Formats: sequence, structure tokens, C-alpha cells
Amino acid sequence: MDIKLIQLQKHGDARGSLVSLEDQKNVPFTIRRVYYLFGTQPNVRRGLHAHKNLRQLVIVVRGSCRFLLDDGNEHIEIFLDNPAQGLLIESMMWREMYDFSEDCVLMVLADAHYDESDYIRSHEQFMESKR
Ligand code: T46
Repeated sequence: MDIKLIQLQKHGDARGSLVSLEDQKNVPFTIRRVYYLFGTQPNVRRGLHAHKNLRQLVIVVRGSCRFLLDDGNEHIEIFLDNPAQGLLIESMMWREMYDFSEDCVLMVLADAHYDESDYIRSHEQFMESKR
């Protein structure tokens, strides 16, 4: 499976670190929406869906969590704990997020506004669409 992890340039000095996100530069699409997840409770599994047509860049800006990505043929688990690394998630990819650290802040940049009709929330339906 082709998983794209984007290394984001970290501008660091004695004061600390800064990462800048610019569309069509280090973010490979036009950013139309930003959202973030925080305060996720222990043993919670989120996601459990795919998107028909949505590109997203996921950055764990604080703490850590795991992603399971499933393209219908194979699945892969990715551990994210680096605020200078973005995980690119393309359309038609089943995703699940879990093992959130207590302090985890997961920020997501998306190339489209929120649209519930873009979600495939049944894995069976996802597999059907992949066939
Ligand atoms: C994704 C993963 C990584 C909105 O009103 N606007 C939004 O932009 C979003 C993303 C969500 N919502 C509402 C819809 C639900 O009532 O917020 C509630 C929680 O959303 P959801 O259950 O879809 O959250 P997750 O964590 O399961 O999935 C989210 C994104 O929805 C999804 O696109 O790829 O994070």
C-alpha cells in the first residue's frame, strides 16, 4: 500500500519549534477545512469510515495515536507522534484511529468542506465500492 508520510520542515531555535503549512507547497492540495480532535477518551476507536472524494493531511501536533489504513486489499498500522510529520490520506481509504495518548491533539487539513454524504460508514459498503 502506498502510504505517504510528508516530512514538514521544522524551524527550531533556542526558543522552540515552528512548523508552517502552506497549500500547494508542503500541503499537496488547497486547504478548505481544518479540524482537530482532542480530549479523546481511553480505549476509544474513532474514524471507522472512508471518504468517497476527500484528501486529508493528518498531523498529531501533540501526544500520539495509531492509525489503521485499509485500501480494500491490505491494511497497515501507523504510529504518529511527530508534529513535523503529516500522514496523507487519499479518497477511498478506510481509516480507524485508536490508542490516543491522554494529551493527543490530532489536527486534520482537508481539501473540502464537511459533507456527511461523502462518508462511507459501513466497511461492507466500502468493500463493495472497491470491487
Ligand atoms: C476523518 C477522521 C480522521 C463536523 O460537523 N464537521 C467536521 O468537519 C467534522 C470532521 C465533523 N463534524 C461533526 C460530525 C460528527 O457529529 O463532528 C462529529 C464527529 O465526527 P466523526 O464522528 O466523523 O469524527 P471521527 O473522529 O470519527 O472522524 C474524523 C472525520 O470526521 C473524518 O473525516 O477522516 O476524523
